Amino acid sequence: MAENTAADRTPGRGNLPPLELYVPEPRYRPGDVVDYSHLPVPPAGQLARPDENCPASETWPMTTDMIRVLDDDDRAVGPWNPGLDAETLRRMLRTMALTRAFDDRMYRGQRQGKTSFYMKCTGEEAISVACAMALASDDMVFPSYRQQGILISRGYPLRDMVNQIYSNRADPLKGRQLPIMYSAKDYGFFSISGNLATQFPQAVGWAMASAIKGDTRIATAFIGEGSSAEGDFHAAMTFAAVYNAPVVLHVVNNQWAISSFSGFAGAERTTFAARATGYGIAGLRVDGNDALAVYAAMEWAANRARANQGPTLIEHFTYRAEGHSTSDDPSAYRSAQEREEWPLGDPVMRLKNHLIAAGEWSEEQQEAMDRELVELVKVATKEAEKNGVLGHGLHHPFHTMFEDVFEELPWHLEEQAAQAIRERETKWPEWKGDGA
Ligand SMILES: Cc1ncc(C[n+]2csc(CCOP(=O)(O)OP(=O)(O)O)c2C)c(N)n1
Ligand SMILES: [Mg+2]
Repeated sequence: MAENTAADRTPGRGNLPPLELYVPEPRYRPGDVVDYSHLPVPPAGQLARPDENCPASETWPMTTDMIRVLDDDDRAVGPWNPGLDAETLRRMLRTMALTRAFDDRMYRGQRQGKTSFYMKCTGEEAISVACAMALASDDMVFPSYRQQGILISRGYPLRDMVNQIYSNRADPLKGRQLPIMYSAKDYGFFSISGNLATQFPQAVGWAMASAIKGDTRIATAFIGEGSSAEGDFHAAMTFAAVYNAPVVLHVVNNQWAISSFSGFAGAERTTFAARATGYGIAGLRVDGNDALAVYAAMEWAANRARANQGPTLIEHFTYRAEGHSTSDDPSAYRSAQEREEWPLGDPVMRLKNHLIAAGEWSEEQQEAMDRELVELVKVATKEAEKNGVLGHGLHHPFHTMFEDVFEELPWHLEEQAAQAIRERETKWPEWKGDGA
């Protein structure tokens, strides 16, 4: 049988080489020894901090380098040090640790069958928590599914997060969203969408509307690096640039998009932050495991947007320490050593060590806090469980499926609802009707 070579497929023209494509391949697969020495990790404190009102072009060096504040001796150094007091830093640490404790319990809850699905943000806690703390509480957030730390920072009740995850009778979203796809209007937290990257143009549109109304609130959005390959990313960047929208757009580059590595979104060609330059907007690239650097970048960009100096694209360079979701098994496609070898460390540990080095915290305090947080999450979970867990029938009344779209239920939906209820009664004679 003839080989299907490039020469077979395309008749050669003269002595031109046959054209070929490049297909990215991650460096490490399961079992491979991981060596990250090729990754440039610049020392903390070296990058200049340009004026918040500078021309966007002046941020070019910040898009290819990396803003870092916490150094190897756990000190906060350089012009990007946000100079936060110890009380604020302890609150930041506590919220990050709480986010992790919440993730751990919900992950176990999924394994126990209490919910069908969960997604952790392990290793990325600094990004959501430090950004939330640098924003005003009424700034509008358009998150992806990995920013639960923002809801937690803003004081959304943990119990209601669990109610949503369990799709139970107290689920504020009435079982209509996938577990973890929260929506909290009162907390400035836009509904999480399964359709990746849609939140980017939505955030830009919200920011434009805020400006049109003469409001003072800005918008911010988060997507993963994989999602930045969607067309929505580019539409959002264009609108943000053209109208100088008061928006801060974040790309969380955690190296993986389920089992596809960042190379498939363009990471081998340039940094994600560098894309800002092509649109003429400001860009910053940040050590995403350094809570102080994240806070400083968010604060810089928020001040810039608030002063009508336009949008900023921020890339958070980080690592997705766990599987994509409870439906994923990363040992099938990446080396387990990646997590251990990740050169930017763990964000919770780094902030903890910084506070200890500053004489403002101790290992004993950390252990006591961790125990307290486990208890806090447990209490919230137990309370939510009274409203039901997956498969226990304690969900919103069946009929609510047909409600909330029309002010009055039209006759054809009423008919469908009646038919659906009849079918349930036939299939499950023991069924007690709505809400049972
Ligand atoms: C438009 C669209 N395409 C594909 C998917 C399936 N999908 C869900 S999550 C995901 C990976 C996203 O990776 P990334 O953007 O890097 O975010 P991360 O999960 O790493 O935070 C994919 C492909 C989807 N939900 N929507
Ligand atoms: Mg990713």
